[in-house]
Amino acid sequence: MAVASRANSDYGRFMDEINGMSLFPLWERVGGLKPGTKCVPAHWSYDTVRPHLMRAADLVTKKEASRRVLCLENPSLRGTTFICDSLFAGLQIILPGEVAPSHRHTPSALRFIIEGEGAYTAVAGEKLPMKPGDFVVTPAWAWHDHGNLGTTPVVWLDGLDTPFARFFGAAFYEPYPQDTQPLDRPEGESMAVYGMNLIPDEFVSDGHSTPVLIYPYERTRAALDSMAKAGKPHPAHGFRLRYANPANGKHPFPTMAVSIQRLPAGFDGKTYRSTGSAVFAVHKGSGTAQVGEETFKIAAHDVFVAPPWSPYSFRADSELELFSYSDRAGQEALGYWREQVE
Ligand code: 1HN
Repeated sequence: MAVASRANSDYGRFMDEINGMSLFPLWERVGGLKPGTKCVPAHWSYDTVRPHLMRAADLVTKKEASRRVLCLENPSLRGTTFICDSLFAGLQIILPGEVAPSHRHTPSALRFIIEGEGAYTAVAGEKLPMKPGDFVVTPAWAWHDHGNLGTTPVVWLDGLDTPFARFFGAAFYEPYPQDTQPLDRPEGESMAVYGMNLIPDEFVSDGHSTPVLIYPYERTRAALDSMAKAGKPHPAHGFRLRYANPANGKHPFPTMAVSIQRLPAGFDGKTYRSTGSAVFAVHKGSGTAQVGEETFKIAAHDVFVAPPWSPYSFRADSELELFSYSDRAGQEALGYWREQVE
């Protein structure tokens, strides 16, 4: 029998005394070390969320909101703004003519463009026009502002590693003195200079974030097309590509790994799990995601989250493309990463 607190015993008096001294006996701990967190599988249908984004755009000015974002909060993490223990996810809407003022923060951020054209993000002095399916990088502590020069609302998914910065007590934020930062690098530079399998000889990576600030969908699609032509889909992941930091072949962020996968129509994938928490955004197509005990019918622009060590699998009704980001980069750096295919 485990040692239990016994009233009027030496052990009971010992427990009472140490309790008042900020001491706790490890042998009394319940649970111990096991994979997983209280994060639960969750799914947000775009059809359901979109009208509320539009309402937010009506009700709240950009001036009031600075970033007009609806946070996708895990049902088990209400009040945190987080979609899982290690990641933030939110849907941001920006209307024609609006500017989201420049600022910077220690958390790294990514954007995955959901709908609308004509918006840009300016990152570290470079203006990055964005189209649906593009993945845009905002490295830690880089100045960034957004604008919509088009004629329709633009919506994107914001993915951040804010929980990491919070965990370490290193969450800094600074507004830029003006609404927009000076654009002192030519448009398209990061792609033209770093995204062509050539790196300037004198370039020294900071070892953290990719120098390529945008991964346009046009190129992603071409790469997926080539991959799908060349071989067989992975039994769980289909045709899956990882967005790479060309400076080291690793991940675009120190914390987050980012991927895109294509599941051909009729694909019925094996079950997979990893220690990573992963956020998925459906770029196109429809099907089913089985995540833990939950079965989600998924369609274009939906977002869902797979908790750590929770088994998941996909079925594609039509050709399905899933963008995703996870805390894999951080876990690999720390030696925690594990994965299993069924
Ligand atoms: C942020 O700076 C943006 O710049 C979006 O668009 C979402 C969520 C948490 C903290 C900072 C943005 C954010 C954010």
